[in-house]
Amino acid sequence: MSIIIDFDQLAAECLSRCEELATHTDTPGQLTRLFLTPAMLGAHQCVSDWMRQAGLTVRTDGAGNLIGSRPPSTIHSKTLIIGSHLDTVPNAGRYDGMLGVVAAIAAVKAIGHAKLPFAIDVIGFSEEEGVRYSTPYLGSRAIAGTFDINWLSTTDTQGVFMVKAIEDFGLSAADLCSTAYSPDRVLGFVEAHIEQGPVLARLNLPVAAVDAIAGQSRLKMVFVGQSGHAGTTPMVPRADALVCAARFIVAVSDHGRNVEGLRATVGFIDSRPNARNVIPSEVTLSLDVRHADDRVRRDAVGKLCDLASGFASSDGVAFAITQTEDQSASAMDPCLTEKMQLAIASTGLPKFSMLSGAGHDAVAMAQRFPTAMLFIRQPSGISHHPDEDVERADVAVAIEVLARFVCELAADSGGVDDLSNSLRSMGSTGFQS
Ligand code: HGY
Ligand code: MN
Ligand code: MN
Repeated sequence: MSIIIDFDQLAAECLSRCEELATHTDTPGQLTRLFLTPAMLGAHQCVSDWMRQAGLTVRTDGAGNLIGSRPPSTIHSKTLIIGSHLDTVPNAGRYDGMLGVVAAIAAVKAIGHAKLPFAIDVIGFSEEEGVRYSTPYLGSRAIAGTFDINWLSTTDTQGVFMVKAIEDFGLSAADLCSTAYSPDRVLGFVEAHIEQGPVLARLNLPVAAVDAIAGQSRLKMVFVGQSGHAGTTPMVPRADALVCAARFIVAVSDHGRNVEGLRATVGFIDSRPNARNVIPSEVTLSLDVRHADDRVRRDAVGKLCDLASGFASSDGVAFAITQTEDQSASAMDPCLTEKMQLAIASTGLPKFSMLSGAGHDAVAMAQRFPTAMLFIRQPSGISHHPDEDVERADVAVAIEVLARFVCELAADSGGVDDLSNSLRSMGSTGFQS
């Protein structure tokens, strides 16, 4: 019995769902949805409905992950996890994270009632960006069993403890001890995500597999000088924390341009007292350094810290560094990635795989489970910005590739059935010929 699957219609539904999710924001007029805020509750209500319509049973775990479960056809089988994150950066685009969640639901719909030798859990992770509590991957780390309970006592910029945020969302932090999936119960994790860069647009490819995710260092740097009256304090000597920080920021950009493949960014700055007629006394910066090779990344971090220290001592400014993240580069699972490549090739597209400069929940999941990613082209290559974009036709291809990926896995476990045969017989457009 062949199945007619309209991937284009599923893609249209995904895009309208991303539009609807974008209305759930903490900041009117822009899309900002942080960890366990009221906006996230609104997003959960939408996604829960969509999960149920796709035949999934829905629950929320102690870390605020939204989980839709499709039961296996045989007991004692493993679970394939498909998902991405539902939180955003401030003033975000509408596809970073969310598209991976709605595309996972669409792939489950495409699979329909086909009997699979494994269960599928679709997960909308609660916090990937690390905005509210400065720690990324909270949701996926809870699933991977690497959540640090000490994080519960961290506070956000409003002084709200994480444990309180969890309770205010109607959850119990005590449930965090039962959020982790046991590795021997997990077949693997796969995440579909917009590329967030220009590569696929340049190559004119709708989708690609991911080989590895660049390693990432995150640091907090504080420069402490001497405030004073802007009008009466001579220019020399001044211990101006903001001038010192500014010299460092330019040095970060120069170093990033001089090291092949390095990304070095100062994204956050806080200057005190931040008054027009007062010499800045204290400046706090974030430093984000990334590279495919951990040695190159760590070497760059060392050099940049030495530069900061040099600027501080020559300017008479005190200086402190806190490293908040040293995430090694994460290789994707070769077997699952080959399956992803086969799924891409079975649609008639060329196989292609690439490095991800952006971090994803796949980083946390790859620490524990075989993990693969599917990138979706962005014509503009712009992300973490309202102009983030994606093409409906490419989303249709991505949903088809996810469904075919599931079939490749099912075929491995002897679960070839009408879906696999039907998908294998389909043309490259994803429609029944
Ligand atoms: O920062 C990142 O790379 C991701 O968007 N969290
Ligand atoms: Mn992001
Ligand atoms: Mn993301």
